[in-house]
Amino acid sequence: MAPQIPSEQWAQVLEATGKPLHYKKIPVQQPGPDEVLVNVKYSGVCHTDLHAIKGDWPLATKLPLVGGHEGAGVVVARGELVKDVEIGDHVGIKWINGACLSCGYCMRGDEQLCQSATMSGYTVDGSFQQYAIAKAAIVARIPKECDLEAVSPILCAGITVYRGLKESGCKAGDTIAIVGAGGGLGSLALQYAKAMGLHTIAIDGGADKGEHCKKLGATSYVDFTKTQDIVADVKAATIDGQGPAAALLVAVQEKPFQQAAAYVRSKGVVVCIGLPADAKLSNPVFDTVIRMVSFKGSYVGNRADTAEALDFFRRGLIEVPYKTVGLSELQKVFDLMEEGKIAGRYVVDTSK
Ligand code: 8ID
Ligand code: ZN
Repeated sequence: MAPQIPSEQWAQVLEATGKPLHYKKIPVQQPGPDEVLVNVKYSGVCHTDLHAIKGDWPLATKLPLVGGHEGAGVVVARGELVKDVEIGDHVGIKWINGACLSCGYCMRGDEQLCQSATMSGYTVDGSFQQYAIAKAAIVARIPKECDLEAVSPILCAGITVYRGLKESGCKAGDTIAIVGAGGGLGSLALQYAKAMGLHTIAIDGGADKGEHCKKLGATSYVDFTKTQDIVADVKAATIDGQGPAAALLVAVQEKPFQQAAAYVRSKGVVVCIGLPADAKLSNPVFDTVIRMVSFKGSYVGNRADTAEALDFFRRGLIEVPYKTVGLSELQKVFDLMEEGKIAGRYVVDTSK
């Protein structure tokens, strides 16, 4: 029997950049020929959603906008061209909502770099609503045994840090600094890193975040609000005192991006993932050259990264530390996020 699809649904709508969200009823849209309509059950709340609301980045959002890009739910309708996603399948609305799949980037599995890629909760409406649309070829396939609430943060935070760890080039036995380790991306990075056989130096602020990181398997913790010399403390946390093989930057401040090159070991890799507003990177050319330091940007992940990141979760290797509130309470989550008070992730339940 075909699922009942209402004509209206609850959503959190941003009418203008920098203004408060409106929790209200809006129409349910119909999927296009190559799209699916997903009854979103839960959605993680990513710091990117807060950047979108504040207009932090040099890229405009659509307006009005329904944000959200960690939506886990059930397919309730599909366009006539969709053959490989069934009604009732569990899928994820992730950051990349659609891509052409035929350009030079898509052909090489870099659909994040496709010039016509669309972004959920940014250039198209996302998962802070009960019914969301995405291209069938791009939605994440969520195995049926995965709990939709717990798995939702994997759809951006998990995929992104998993790919970022691969970009770091670290191998089993290496140490990596996770900067912003207590937040949404950082909490998952600690666990993917551990599952890949890496030692982690968690860097964040405050004793509570320290406890949180240790519980998630961090090898050591450096409190950036307390340390007198972050470079010395990070280096001291490595086996030979030479510093970690890489730093994965998921913080939302410029300063740690400026610091990381100084504590990675020679031949170290600085992987930039966090996107603080107006931040710049700089490092002395001399030091970069004679210590052979690399800088990299890492942007979400492709479909293979998505399937792999979900499979780590399915196999029980990743514990997602989350708290759930109703979709109607989304503004409160952003207030806590702005104050840096969230350890792990908040998830919204779209039925409340
Ligand atoms: O594909 C991408 N590159 C991608 C994907 C998803 C998210 C990038 N992001 C970006 C987001 O847009 C955001 O800029 O990654 C950043 C982190 O997202 P998040 O994990 O969702 O944010 P959070 O939960 O607020 O965590 C940030 C953590 O950083 C810590 C905070 O205490 C918090 O725990 N932090 C800050 I702010 N300054 C720090 C510092 N100087 C710091 N930790 C260490 N040192
Ligand atoms: Zn995100």
